[in-house]
Amino acid sequence: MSGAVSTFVDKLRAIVGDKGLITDEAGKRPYLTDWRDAYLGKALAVVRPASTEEVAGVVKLCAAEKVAVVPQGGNTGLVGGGIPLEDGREILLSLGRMNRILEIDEIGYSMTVEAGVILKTIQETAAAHDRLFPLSLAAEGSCTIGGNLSTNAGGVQVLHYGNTRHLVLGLEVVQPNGDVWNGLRALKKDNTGYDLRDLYLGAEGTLGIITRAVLKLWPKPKDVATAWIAVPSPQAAVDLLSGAHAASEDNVTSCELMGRQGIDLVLAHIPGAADPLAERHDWYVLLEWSSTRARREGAKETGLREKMEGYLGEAMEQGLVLDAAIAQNETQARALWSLRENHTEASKKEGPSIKHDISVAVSKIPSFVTEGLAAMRKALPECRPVTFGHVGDGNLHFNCQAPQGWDKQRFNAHAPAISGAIYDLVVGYGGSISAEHGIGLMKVDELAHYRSSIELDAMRAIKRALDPQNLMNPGKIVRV
Ligand code: FAD
Ligand code: 2HG
Ligand code: ZN
Repeated sequence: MSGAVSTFVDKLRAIVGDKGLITDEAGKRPYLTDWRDAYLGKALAVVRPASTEEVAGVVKLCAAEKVAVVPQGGNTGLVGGGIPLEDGREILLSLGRMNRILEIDEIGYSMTVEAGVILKTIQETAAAHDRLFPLSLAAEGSCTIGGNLSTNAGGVQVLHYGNTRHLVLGLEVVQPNGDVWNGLRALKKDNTGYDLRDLYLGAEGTLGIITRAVLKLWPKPKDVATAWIAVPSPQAAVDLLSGAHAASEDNVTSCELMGRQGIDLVLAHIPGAADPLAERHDWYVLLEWSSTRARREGAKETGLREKMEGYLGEAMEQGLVLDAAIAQNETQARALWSLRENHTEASKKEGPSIKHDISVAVSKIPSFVTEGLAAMRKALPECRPVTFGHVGDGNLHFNCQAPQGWDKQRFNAHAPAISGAIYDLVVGYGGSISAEHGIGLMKVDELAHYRSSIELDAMRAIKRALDPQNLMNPGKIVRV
């Protein structure tokens, strides 16, 4: 360690103490590589402050010494946003120790939390108060609310509750100069000029560090119906969803589409996974309805399960459904969900894959899938498309698994051709090249290519205005 670096590290230690500092290579390593092992960065130190004041102190020091800061929560991001660059001149600032639930307001349906609280803890705390925090995604056992807010995460209930942007009332953010902006307001209405809060949501740590948040809560559902449905095509899936909104009395809370290839990966790699239906099908929908009205056992029409059964029966007569299994209890519902939620894990175990987190209008999903699969096969005939995702939001993970036996290097040589073909098609559909995972490091060039100069200029102007020294997660989202 050079003299200048050791002095800087000593100053960090004076702010966060020994408990808040990791400087040895082995200790730093888990923070410097991402969930997919796609990126490996370097950092002067991993800093783990325990309070907003400590975050502010660290950022103030970094601003004075012109050291860049990479914030990190649970490190489950899929686009490399939380990984420092390879030059080793940044610090990694982990929010993991700031993990307290600060307040629950049952009457006001809100919860105030620190940024490092694990999403699952927030869900469980809300449930213990007969409330729901509806953000739900497969990484919920490890991702943090600060990361969710900073990526404006989506997940499996967006079609009913909205993405993370819609689940938050107020924020506290440490600015690039170390000042603390207290926007922790639990207000439903606040039209007092430009909305700073909205700027930080989805900013992936490039404008400041979120330290606390006031989250919105909902009433906890008392009746949930979950079905695993084989459908003949993506068109049938979209039609089934379209009718389900009214049939469920506007209670559709999840609608996920999956192709057979992904199911085969889950069955191959996830212990205990089992196909709920007797025969193989090409496409599946996981449909969930939730209501705050409790089931009335014994009455003629007892609840959502019966209503869903009726709807699926009619849909079967119309040819929209080939076969279906409705969960009879929570354990069965969990088993159906685990088939869906283990797609990412199973794909990682299978080997290299190229991810395309795209969105188009829901009604355009069927033709996009047809054209997208053709484009992928044209770019690499041996590729193995794995299509799944949040069809209710028009958001598919239109991924491409490497041909069997191919290593990362061989497969990645084809990535520009495959991704270029998919993104060109998406943009032709008026869609998005990143629906929910963000831009991070992975899609900086794509964003620069596909967004208009008006949008890019505005993004750069905002970045320069709020972070004039370019010290907040530089190189992510846009280059300035
Ligand atoms: P990190 O990965 O640590 O960071 C993500 C970004 O936010 C980085 O740019 C980082 O610098 C920044 N950041 C983190 N904390 C802060 C903070 N306090 N202040 C400022 N910036 C900060 N995403 C979805 O949207 N929907 C899904 O359905 C989904 N499913 C997933 C399933 C699996 C199995 C995995 C591995 C990932 C999935 N993701 C999904 C991606 C990921 O979980 C989300 O992006 C999540 O919101 C990241 O949270 P995190 O705490 O892990 O953030
Ligand atoms: C999901 O919906 C995540 O499960 C991960 O967004 C998607 O692995 C992926 O591509
Ligand atoms: Zn997703």
